[in-house]
This record gives sequence, C-alpha cells and structure tokens, in this order.
Amino acid sequence: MEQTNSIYSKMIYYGRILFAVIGLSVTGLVAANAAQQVNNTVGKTNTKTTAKQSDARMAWWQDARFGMFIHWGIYAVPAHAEWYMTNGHVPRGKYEEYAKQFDPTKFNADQWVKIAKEAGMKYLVITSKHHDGFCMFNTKATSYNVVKATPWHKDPLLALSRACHRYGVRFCVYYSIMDWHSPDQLAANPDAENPTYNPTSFVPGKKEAYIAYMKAELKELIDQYHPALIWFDGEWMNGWTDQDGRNLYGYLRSLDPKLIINNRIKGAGDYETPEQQIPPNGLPGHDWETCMTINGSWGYNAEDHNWKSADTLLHNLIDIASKGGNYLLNVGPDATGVIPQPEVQRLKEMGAWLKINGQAIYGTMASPFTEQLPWGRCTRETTTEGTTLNLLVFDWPKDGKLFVPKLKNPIADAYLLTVSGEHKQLKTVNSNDGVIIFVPPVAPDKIASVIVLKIKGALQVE
Ligand code: FHN
Repeated sequence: MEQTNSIYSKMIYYGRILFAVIGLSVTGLVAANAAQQVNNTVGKTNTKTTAKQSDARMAWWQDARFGMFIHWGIYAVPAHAEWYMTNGHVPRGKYEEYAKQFDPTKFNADQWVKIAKEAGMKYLVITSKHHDGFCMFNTKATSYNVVKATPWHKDPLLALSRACHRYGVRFCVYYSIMDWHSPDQLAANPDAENPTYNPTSFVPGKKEAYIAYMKAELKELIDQYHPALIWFDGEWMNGWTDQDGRNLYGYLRSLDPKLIINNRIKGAGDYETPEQQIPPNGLPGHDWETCMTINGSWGYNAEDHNWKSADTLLHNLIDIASKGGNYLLNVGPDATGVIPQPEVQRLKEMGAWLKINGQAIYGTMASPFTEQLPWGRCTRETTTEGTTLNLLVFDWPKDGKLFVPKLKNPIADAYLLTVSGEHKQLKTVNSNDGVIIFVPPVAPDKIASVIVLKIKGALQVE
C-alpha cells in the first residue's frame, strides 16, 4: 500500500521548518533581548522557564544522542502501516474491528527494552495514541483502548515503562493531537463508504471538549507511566493554533517541571524534530532530533522490505551527533508483538559499534569545524584540561596520514579506539594549516574508526 502520508508528511515537514525558521528567528530576537525568561502564559497556569532550568531539564536528553521510536497500534493487524485508516479509506466502524483482532501474544516488554539497550539507545518513545485515535494504554477517558477493546486486555505501556525502569532506559510517549476516531473531530472527507480523515477539523463547538479529553489522557500518561518526554504529533489538524500549543505546554509543565516536550505541540516546545532527513548544517543554537524509519514505514508494513543498511544507519547517527543532534530510530512491531528481524539485526550491529566507540557519541557536542571534513566527522567534548576531539573516520587514508585542516593546537595525546579496548597511541605533527596524524595501514573498523585527540587549553580552529 503506497503511503500518501509520505507526500503529506513532506508537506507537513516543510511547513514545520518554515514555522521553525520564522518562529525561531523571532524567538531568537526576543530571546536575545529578553532576561533569559520565557513566559509560557497558559490560560490560568502561568509557568516561567529560565535558560538554566531548561538546560537542566535537557541535560540527559542532550547526552543521550540515540533513542528508539516505536510505532505500534491496531494498524499492525492490516499491516499497511499507521496511515491505513485514511489511506485505505476505512470507515470508523470497520476500522474498530481491528481492535477485536489485536492479540499480540508474543509481546515481551523486557525483550523490546533489551533490544533498545543493547543497540545503545538511551530512551524509548512509543505511540500511546496515533492519528487513528486508538489508545495503546489504560485510560478512563475512552473505552477505545488496548485493555478494554482487544481480546489481549493488557497495558503495553505499563509493561514497557516498568521494563525501561529496570534496564535504565528513559521511557517516553508519543501522542497525536489529530484524532481520526474522536467524535469531536471531523474527517477531511467524511464520505460514509470512502472517508479520508487527514487533516481533521474540530466539530463546531467541540474544540474545548476535545482539549479536555486530551488533557485528561495526558495527565493519565504522566501519572501512570511517568514519561521523561512527550513526543507530540498531528499538530497540523485544522483549528489547532500556536496558542493552543502554548497553553497545553504550560499545562504539562505545571504537571511535571522536568517533562521534555517536542516542538510538534505547536507554538512551543523544547526541541526541533526534522523527519526522515538530517539538516545539512544541523540546527545551530537549538536542540534537535532527526526521527527516521529503518525501512520506509513507521507502523508495521508487511510489504515494505526497503531496509537501510547498518552502515548507513551508523553513518547517520555519527553525522547527526557531529551536528549536535539526536537520532530517534524507529521500529514497527507486527500484530503478534514482534519487532521485525531486519530491524533487530541492524540495531544489534549498531550496538556492537557503540560498545567500542560510544564515547565519541554520548555526551558530545557538535564539531568545531565549520566545513565538512573530507574523510568523516568530528564530535567535541569540553574537559577540565581543555578539549577532546573525536575523529570518526569513514574513509581511512591509504598513505598512513590523516590530515585535520585548520586545527592549530599542539596535540597532548592521540590514540585509536580498538576492539580490544586498548588505546593505540598515534604520532602527530603540526603543519602550517592543520595537524597530520600518522595512522596504521588498516582501519580498526570497516564502518567508522575513532581517533581521540586530547588538546590542552583553548581550542584553536581557524
Ligand atoms: O503522520 C505521522 C506519521 O505517521 C509518523 O508518526 C511521523 C513520525 O514522525 N509523524 C507524522 C508525519 O510527520
């Protein structure tokens, strides 16, 4: 089933970028003059976030760099991914039938979290309610939920939140503002036999009712599962405004001062969310996260075998980290509760690489080099003595010399990260316009090898 959402999501994405550029540039101007306080005026709840509070809240997320996205819902039953209700023009009553067929007896929360943990993923974001409106958690707000409406009668978010706690992975939830099942939202084309839902609009006079429903569910998600982050989506529905987003942001902030909220709440948000692509220069001065599928589908699609290689996925992670971003990589479990093996295999390979080289990714900042390095990427850490540069080399030099342009500092220490864990010391010399590192003939890793440079004092790149 061709997903028209890919075209639509591109339209949404570029709309978001436009908003982000306008919004952020205005915010940037305001922030430059403001006393470092951002007032989220929120209806009755007036919350203030200072830069210091924001930094403290974002610290674990900035260090994490790599997370698992999980798109799982009753759309796994027809197995044409998560937009099937609209792409397949499925009437609400007929789509509800899939809930009665959803019985994922092979679901194992510990297994899923272990896959994430062993892949080197530090947080996990699962769809609590996607656009189809089906709630994958126990809620009193509607009986259209996984505990009440399926023969399975279990709460996967409870199991996953507990497993994440056991394995030290941050538990987070995705929540769609647009809701194709809600009686308070109208389908784009409500044709009884052949409906199209996206984008919905509010039923006249029902917007406040829907906001109250959403707030009740979001409070349940916070109270029952204590997510570290809420990943909003579906903000492009008609009638949802920037102010609605700011009001909702302030409400959530009042429930949990530490909760991280993405920019798709609209009008507010703690970080930007480019989708299926890596911004060429990152998003300087902003926290950001690229979300991406391993094949071409978010939700399970039995016909989509277009898997990216582990090399590509790792190079994406390295590229993103070198630009100061996070990588939220998606899996789409099937209706039995199993993550497809091609996804599991790639994540295992990424975890094996990170086990040896993770120090070049986790807790790092963007490269100090403004131009793309010809042989790979670089990440940076500030230490008490000075700076550590991690050189992530994709193309290993054939002449035994790796040239780092524009780096003027003398190198206090230089070594290779190796499979054995020993640091293989390397010789370096400064030339007029950079540093030459003498490297062994064979790269330690076929995907990316890491050279660590320790630099004393202030970094000099010019
Ligand atoms: O329409 C959704 C889509 O199904 C998926 O959830 C992605 C993930 O970022 N978000 C929207 C498209 O931008």
